[in-house]
Amino acid sequence: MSKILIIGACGQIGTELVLELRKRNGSAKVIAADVRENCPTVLSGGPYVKMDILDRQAVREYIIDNEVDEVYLLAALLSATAEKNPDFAWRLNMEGLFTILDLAKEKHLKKIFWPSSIAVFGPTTPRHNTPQYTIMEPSTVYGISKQAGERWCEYYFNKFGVDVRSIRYPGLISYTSLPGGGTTDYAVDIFYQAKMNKDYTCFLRDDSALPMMYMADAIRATIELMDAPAEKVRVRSAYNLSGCSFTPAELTDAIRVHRPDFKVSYVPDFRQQIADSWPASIDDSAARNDWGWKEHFGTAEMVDIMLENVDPSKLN
Ligand code: NAD
Ligand code: AKB
Repeated sequence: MSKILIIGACGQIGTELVLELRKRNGSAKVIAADVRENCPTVLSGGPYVKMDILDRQAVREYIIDNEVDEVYLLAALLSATAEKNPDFAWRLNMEGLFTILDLAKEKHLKKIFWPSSIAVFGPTTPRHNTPQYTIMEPSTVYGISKQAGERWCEYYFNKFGVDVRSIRYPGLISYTSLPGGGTTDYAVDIFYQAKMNKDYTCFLRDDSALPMMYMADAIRATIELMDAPAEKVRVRSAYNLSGCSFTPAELTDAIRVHRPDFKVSYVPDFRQQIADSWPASIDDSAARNDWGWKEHFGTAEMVDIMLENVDPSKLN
């Protein structure tokens, strides 16, 4: 039986990716793994294993002994958290990737998904409609780790034929699981405050445009890329992917359509500098042309769904 392992399964992306992969492949085939001791209730319908991606030997043994074919490696520190602990962020974001790439090089794995980010771009990158191939001088440890990871993915594909696939996700917006320490987290936090009829203090300036995407689109893109025939996956670093793009002020206006009294104030912190170094919007024509990507959710649809579904009791 072919088995899929998701490492970092309890996070914002992992939770929804596990649920969708289980729906498509059956629960028994999709193993959720995370360094967290306990499996969140939402993932209790299938196998869960406590796994530290930094324990190379244990990860190797698990994957080989259990005849896992496919790995989605999601464990990482995100941009804001990584800036507070750069040494550990570099270690976590890079070492795990080598463990998985090496297993595929040795033919223990058939296919790998490893996510990159818009953080691979930097202050010298063209900010609007950022091309697939352009100047990339990231200024955060997170961005540097993602850029290096992309280079290594492409290298393992070219040298060893490793079937590794990747997307430069924009900021992802979802309600099933809370975000894990990124610069784009404001675009999730804001909905919890709006739903509780509270004012929100945004940690970015009102005019900071960033590329964003509703989670259902991101999960569908990930699975479509993984399902694409190998010859269609022409980019083996990571694909640009676009959903929508907005500023905190524009998001506030979209929320006010439903909650006219909602108030937001702006108190930028260290994350503003990170946001200023990232694109405002993304050209994803390579993904559209190569494997037929198309987003389904714009800002207005995403706002409707988020206001309907966020559950403030999760904040406790
Ligand atoms: P997250 O922080 O919500 O989840 C990461 C998960 O990894 C957590 O459940 C954590 O417990 C787990 N983890 C941490 N250290 C681990 C270890 N040593 N071993 C095993 N598990 C460990 O992150 P996310 O938002 O779900 O992001 C997943 C991946 O997608 C990351 O690589 C991130 O860089 C990338 N990404 C996310 C976004 C986004 O907006 N969420 C955007 C771009 C890229
Ligand atoms: C972050 O803000 O760090 C992430 C990302 C865009 O990679 N959401």
